[in-house]
Amino acid sequence: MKTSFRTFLPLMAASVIATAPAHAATTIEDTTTNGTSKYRLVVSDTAINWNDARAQAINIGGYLANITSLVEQNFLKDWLANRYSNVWIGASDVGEEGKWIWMDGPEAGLNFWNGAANGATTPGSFAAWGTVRFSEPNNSGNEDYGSFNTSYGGPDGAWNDLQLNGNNVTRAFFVESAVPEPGTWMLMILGLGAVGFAMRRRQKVGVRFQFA
Ligand SMILES: [Ca+2]
Ligand SMILES: [Ca+2]
Ligand SMILES: [Ca+2]
Repeated sequence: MKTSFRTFLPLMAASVIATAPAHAATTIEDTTTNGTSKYRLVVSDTAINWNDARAQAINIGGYLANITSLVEQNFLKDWLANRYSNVWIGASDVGEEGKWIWMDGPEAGLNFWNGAANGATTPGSFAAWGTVRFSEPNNSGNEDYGSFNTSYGGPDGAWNDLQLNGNNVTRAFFVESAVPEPGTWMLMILGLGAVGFAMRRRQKVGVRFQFA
């Protein structure tokens, strides 16, 4: 058993290397939590397009961040502290021009903005498009993907719509995922306790049958 595993391990490692797709390497540069959300700042060593960033976010158990309140916007702005001038977020109007939607996560499918820069949020929704240098979203050259902290639109943390390739300079993306609430942990612990209790009961029943 031990010998065969030792023989197998290098083979496994070799096959992982052999089948690894030859695209940019990404690193989780920073992690934080705020309320019920965990955020990871993931950075690619070369430019990464929105679709690939989205796939990687899902692959690590999250989604490109959906920024749905001023509190969340300011939190991410302060945390990022201008480390990157463009960071992909989960917004897109690729389905219908000017109809901006959060694409994945708990808000998947939520239409939060309609129109170009002179458009408006849908009732109860939040948006933080850039207004200083350019008015965003401006769909300049057909831009359908949301980015954060743009150096184009300003102010800090403001959003800009970019083309799929992010002008071939966008390297960073925010990955959001859920933090289990304390109540959820308690239920999980109680659940494990119940499994343990059931197992002990089964053992007892087994012993009883043995001596019956
Ligand atoms: Ca969010
Ligand atoms: Ca667009
Ligand atoms: Ca734009």
